[in-house]
Amino acid sequence: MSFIDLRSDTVTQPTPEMREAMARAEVGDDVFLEDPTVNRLQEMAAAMLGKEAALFVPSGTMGNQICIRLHTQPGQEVICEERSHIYNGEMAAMAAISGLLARPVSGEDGLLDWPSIEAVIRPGSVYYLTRTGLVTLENSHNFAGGTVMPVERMEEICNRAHEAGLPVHLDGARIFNAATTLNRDVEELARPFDSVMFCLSKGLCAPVGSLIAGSRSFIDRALGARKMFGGGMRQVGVLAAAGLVALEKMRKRLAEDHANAQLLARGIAEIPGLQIDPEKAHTNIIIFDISNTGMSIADWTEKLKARGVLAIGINARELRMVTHHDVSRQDCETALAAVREVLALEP
Ligand code: TLP
Repeated sequence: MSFIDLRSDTVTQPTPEMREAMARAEVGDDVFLEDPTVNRLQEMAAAMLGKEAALFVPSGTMGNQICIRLHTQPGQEVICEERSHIYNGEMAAMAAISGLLARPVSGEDGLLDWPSIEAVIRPGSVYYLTRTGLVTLENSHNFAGGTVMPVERMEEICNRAHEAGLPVHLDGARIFNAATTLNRDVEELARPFDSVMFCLSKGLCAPVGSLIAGSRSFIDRALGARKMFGGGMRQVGVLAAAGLVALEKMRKRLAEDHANAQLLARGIAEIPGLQIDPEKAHTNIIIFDISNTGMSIADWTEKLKARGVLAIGINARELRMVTHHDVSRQDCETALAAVREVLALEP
């Protein structure tokens, strides 16, 4: 049985063009900085984001954690949104690896604003309070349903944080989705941040890899941190080659995924018992509440699976579906029919 896989955009298969580029890739030992394909990818990523330099890393998690490590000292706090991936999805890495405390702050639809951040900043001048070391934002915001923060809000937060002496990191795993929705250049989204992480392996369809970008001196330090975290790779141009295709070709089609997510969100909003506000489904992720249906998340995922549709629960009440290159509009219509069927079958 073949499935309509809406669990994540991470499930995307590399495109035929990527496979061909991977087979032909010129490679070298990247720990010696001698892989020409990796070097090309890093230069392209830095230029796209308007940063001095970029570094290829194996995963988004490692990219975020390298940046967090470099911006902070052990014993400090990191301000992050309550539903952020850095806080919920990275195995408490900032505590386990870097000796940091997360300071989660709730934002409406996952989107923080300056007053809520300012309220929890602890200045270094008060010796008996834990110091704030870093502010992090996430755009688009995964577990809030792919919501997007406008450029002006990010600029305000970064400017004010900088005035307070704090660096700001962006978890931009899906920054190209956010840029598509905002209809702004990705460089404008990245500009105010000290460091940015983005993923090639989600909606852009590359099999593996993320990049971090920042100043030349930051990326020089990141090279050492990446090695320390076990992320120094060798003839990894075979992966970077797919990344180059992802950056050149795949970001231009993300609007299609967003339209398909809207189709799902609008269809689900009309089904009694399910809660979603389609206006808040800004990108390719939809999250809806099933708690009034009398079925658990496990019931839902099993029943959908039996009808050929894969989705995941992100907590005890909410189910997530993510559209991507490998699901068509017709697949989304079929998934919607499966959701209706699951409910109609209940007594
Ligand atoms: N997100 C994955 C899962 O971990 C939940 C997904 O399916 O959405 N930042 C954000 C905003 C992410 O959504 C993810 C992955 C990461 C970081 C981590 O990237 P990887 O999986 O490459 O370590």
